[in-house]
Formats: sequence, structure tokens, C-alpha cells
Amino acid sequence: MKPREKFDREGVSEDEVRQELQAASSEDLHFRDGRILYSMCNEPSRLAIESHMMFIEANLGDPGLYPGTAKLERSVVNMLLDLLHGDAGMGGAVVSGGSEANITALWIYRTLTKKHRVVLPVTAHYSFEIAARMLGMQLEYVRVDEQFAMIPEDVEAAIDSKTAVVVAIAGTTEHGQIDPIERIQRICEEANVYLHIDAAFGGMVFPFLARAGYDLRHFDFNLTGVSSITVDPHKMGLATAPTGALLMRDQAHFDAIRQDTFYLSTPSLNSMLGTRSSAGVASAYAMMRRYGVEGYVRLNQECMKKAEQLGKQLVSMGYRLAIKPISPVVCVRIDAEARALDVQKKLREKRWRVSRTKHPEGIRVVMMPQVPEGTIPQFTADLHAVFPLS
Ligand code: 0PR
Repeated sequence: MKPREKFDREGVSEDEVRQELQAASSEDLHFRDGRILYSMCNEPSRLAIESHMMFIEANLGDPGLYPGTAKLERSVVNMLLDLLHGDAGMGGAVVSGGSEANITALWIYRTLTKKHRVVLPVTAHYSFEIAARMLGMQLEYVRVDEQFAMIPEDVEAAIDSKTAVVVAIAGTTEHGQIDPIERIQRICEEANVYLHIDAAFGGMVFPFLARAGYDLRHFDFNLTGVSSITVDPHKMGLATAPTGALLMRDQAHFDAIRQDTFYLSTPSLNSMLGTRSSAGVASAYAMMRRYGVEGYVRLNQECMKKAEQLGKQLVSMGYRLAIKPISPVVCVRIDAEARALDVQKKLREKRWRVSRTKHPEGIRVVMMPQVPEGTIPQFTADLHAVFPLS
């Protein structure tokens, strides 16, 4: 399909519009085809889509018109706070995703502290780069250890009188690793510095895996030094996109970004965006109510089983993993960037979509719920064909 060049004077029939949309969609990849192996998003279920559609016109940017939707938002925030050992007295907002949540968190800490330095690991998601560029903040990257987790001593050394916030990650984009947050939060408490946790991916993975008996590092509000958490229902939470959340230990911290909106149904707002999709809020609510904690435990156990199977198979074939998977993210080391690019390209020719990692060089897949059962033997055979070990 060629992109249209003009906005025609007259409209066309609904059928013509449908055909054009169909043509565009047929060029897209779809989760149902089972070839997207690196996405952290999910294939929405019928209930997620239904609830999304039911709230398609609501706008949380003007919550006075949509009190029912606003209650759903508070319910989603409260359920997430409960999951992450917070309480209903804490604050939170549903936002468009992990990027907006991370940018908003840094905006809040920049405003509260009037400081501009951010201490974070080299494995941090690129949304922190965006935040720093938008907010005039300076990123102080600290090293990670051989397991790609932050080194607490380096965090301690990097904090100074200009530090606005320390960022640590529960579920890194590249490896699904958890930083040693228990130790980092102690350092932050002693230094009297805010600590933001990016659990965009891990927030709806690790609490459930922990309940299933996995021995994992702690990262949530149970740790008193944790000031805020990003968590995305549109990843393992099974909500439709765009749906992320920013949870704040101190609800009043949202006041730092409060904006007067005198002509709307509420006098002020405390989010980055004006018009805000409410459809994701509804689908997050629907999926969390439908699954319950135990439903997510089973879902995450299944994904983890697939990741462990894949990891075992790769190791038995002689490949080296970056880390033993602790979440459904699996990374295969490849010695050089050019080689990793080549493997990625050749896998693409075999219709697989995987992404690359930088720390260390490699390729990465994520065993999300929509990845079909039969993927592991097919994928590993194709990987072996394009990346044979000498
Ligand atoms: N924090 C972490 C740890 C993340 O992994 C991500 C995104 C974000 C923040 C930002 O979240 P949003 O993308 O919701 O703003 N992680 C995935 C990634 O960058 C997102 C993704 C999903 C990318 C599907 C591509 C894709 O096809 O890999």
C-alpha cells in the first residue's frame, strides 16, 4: 500500500476505507503469526478489547466528566499498590506507558529537589535519556556487574549534593535482571536521596513469580527507601496499549507538577498530557479483575517455563546466555556487534523478529504469553542455521 499524498475533497465509502485499512494491516506483523519474539507487549484478549472499546470516548484529561472512569483509574492504581506492598494512602496515576511514567518521575524529582543529576545503570531504558534531554538533567551512568546488575558501591560513589534521584531497575529491558535494590535503597536513605524503580516490565512479573516460589530480589514499597515505581499493565499485565502507571509513596509529590486547568471540569491536573486515553485504564481493570493474583501467577509461570526451556536448549547446543533467565527474557551472547547485526538480519530472512543487546553484544527474545508452544524447536534450529558454533 502506498501512503496517500492528498486529503481528497470528497470522502469515500465505508467499504473503501475498510479495504484500505485491511491492506495496511496486512503489511503489519501480528502477534498471532508467532514470529515477533522480542516484544514486551501482549496480544489483547477479547475481554481486553471489549473493555477498551467501551471506554473509547472517555478522556481522563477532564475527569469531572468521567467520574466512573476516574474510579477505574483509582482502582487500577490501588490494585497495583496492593501488589507492590504499598497502601491505598499512596499516590499513583495511569499514564501512556513506561516512558511517560519514567519522564514524569524525573520531572517530579527535578521540581522537588531543584537538582539535576540522575544516577542510573547503563542498562536503563532510553526513556531516561529522553527525560534528561527534556528536563535539562544530567545522567550519571554507573557500571553493572557480570550479571548486568547495578553495583551498589558505584551508586554510593556516584551520589553527590547535586543528585536529584537514583534510578534502579526491576526487569531490565535487555536481560530482565533486577538491580540489588535492597542495598541501593539503604544507600539512598542514608544519603537522603529519592529512589525511583523502573519496573515497567518486572512490576507485573516478579511479584507473581515470587508467589510461585522463585527466589528473587525485592524491589517494591516493602523497602522503605523506594520512593516511586513505574509499572506497565500493557506489558505482562495483559492490558491494551497505551497503559502504564506511576506509583508514588508520597501522594503529595504529584503536587510538584500540578497544572492549573481552570476551564475544565476539574481545576487542575497533575499529568504530562492533556487528553488521556481511558480505554487502557478500562482494559487494565478488566484483566486484573478477571485474572486475579493467582491467574497472573499461572500466566507468569507458563512464560517462565518457556524461557527456561529455551535457555536450556540453547545452552545444550553450546550457546552462551548473558544470564540464566530470571524473567521471561532470554539473551544469547554474540561476540561482536557486526555479528549480532548479521544474525538478527538472517533470522529476519527466516521471518523471526528478535532484538539486539549491547551489554553484552547479543540477541534477545522475550517469552510473552502469545509466543506459541512450538516456537522453541523451530527457532533454535533456525538460529543454529544462521549462527552455527565453530
Ligand atoms: N522501562 C523498561 C524497563 C522497558 O523495558 C520499557 C520498554 C520502558 C521503560 C518504556 O515503556 P513504554 O515503551 O511503554 O513507554 N520496553 C520495551 C522495549 O523498549 C517496549 C517495547 C515493546 C518495544 C514492544 C518494542 C516493542 O515492539 O523493548
